[in-house]
Amino acid sequence: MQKINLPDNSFMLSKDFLYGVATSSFQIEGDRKGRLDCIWDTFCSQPHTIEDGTNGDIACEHIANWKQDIALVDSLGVDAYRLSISWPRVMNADGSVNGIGMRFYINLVDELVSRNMKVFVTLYHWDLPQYLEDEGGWLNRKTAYAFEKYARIVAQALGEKVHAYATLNEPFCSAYLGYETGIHAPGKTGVANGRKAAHHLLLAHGLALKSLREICPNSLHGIVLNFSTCHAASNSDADKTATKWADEYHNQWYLKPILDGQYPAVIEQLAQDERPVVAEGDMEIISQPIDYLGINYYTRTVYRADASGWFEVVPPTDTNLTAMGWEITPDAFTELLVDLHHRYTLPPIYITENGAAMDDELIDGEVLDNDRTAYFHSHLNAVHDAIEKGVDIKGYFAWSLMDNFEWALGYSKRFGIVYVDYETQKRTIKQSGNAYAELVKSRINGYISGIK
Ligand code: GCO
Repeated sequence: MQKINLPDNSFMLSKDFLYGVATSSFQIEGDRKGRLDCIWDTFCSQPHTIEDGTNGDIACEHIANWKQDIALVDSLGVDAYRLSISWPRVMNADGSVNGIGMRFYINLVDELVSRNMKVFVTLYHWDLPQYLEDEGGWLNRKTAYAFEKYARIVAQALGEKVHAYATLNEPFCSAYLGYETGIHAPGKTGVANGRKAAHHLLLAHGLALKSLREICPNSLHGIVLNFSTCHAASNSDADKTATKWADEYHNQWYLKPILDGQYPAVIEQLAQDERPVVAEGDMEIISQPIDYLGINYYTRTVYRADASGWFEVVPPTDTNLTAMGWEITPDAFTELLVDLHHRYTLPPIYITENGAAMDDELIDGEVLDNDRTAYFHSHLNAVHDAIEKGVDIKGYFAWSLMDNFEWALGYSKRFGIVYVDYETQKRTIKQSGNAYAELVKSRINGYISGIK
């Protein structure tokens, strides 16, 4: 049976390194009747948007099963649980609070705290209320201010029982996939839309951050960004330049404004009317200090120059792929972390998502997903290597606690370390879940640099 092993002297084998599991509201909650519609409800109802034609109406029925789900999280021995709040579950369209929805999260947080787990709350994991999309969604600057108001209300309700707040999860996906390529909700397209949405998302982050800090000065406040390292298909200057643009366009576009207060140079490559309108003071709001950076990493991407010199993706030819068709590239994970560390003055880092979809089979009550365990093994060792190279990484969250709604791919892809039978809602810990729990439980107290 595949195990997850780390070098004997690893800091990650001490209890000073935090381990958790992560989920998000729309992907697991279900109970659509208990909330307002969000952009994903609308998107799912349109033809050919979701590969298996499903939606989030039922998902993992987490709203009904939350107590047993939290007991399950606890049984893994992890230190922390990362969840997201559904904006349309806690707020009504007139700006008032949905008391039942908010009560759900208060109870959830209380339960986690009573079990001694640290709570990491993400305020926005893509489920924008539809009534805001009807006003333009992230293309409308006002949405950033609506987000600030919502963040304030959540912070007042959950307070400092939350160990760490994240304003946004992966604004790249919200902006680029949602408003530029249209493969995610709300399905809008065009460079100008994508860049505008990204700017408003970053503004929303900055505005909310300020309020969160005011209301919960003792919690940590940050943002979760996803990165895919960019590799040139060849050594040609054209491919190398295109790859640099890709990195700036997809990765640094979200981090550089926050840490350096400016967009990367690739912005100059865009036509004037494709660039976001940056109002005076926006970059100051966006670049306030964060307490931590959440990093989500899954795979690398290879690029080449197209006929115009702009970048295009080269699909993997490798056979070492996950069920998503993503290359398994742990070395690129270390490379990413070390590269960011050299480029920026980083705050402490939490790996807020990492994991793999595999073709799981439940046989005789077991899922023997050695492939996923091997993925965790290699990627946790990649984190170890980055720490050894001087990167300040404080914790790691496996994506995901359980199989769930994988966005445009519906329920066809399973990322969980717990298997979900969608007919019965029965949860079964996969072999990878047991291996993860074993690693987490094997840690010892107290780590003095290098000596266990
Ligand atoms: C993301 C999201 C998750 C996904 C996961 C697998 O990173 O896209 O945060 O919601 O399910 O990443 O694609």
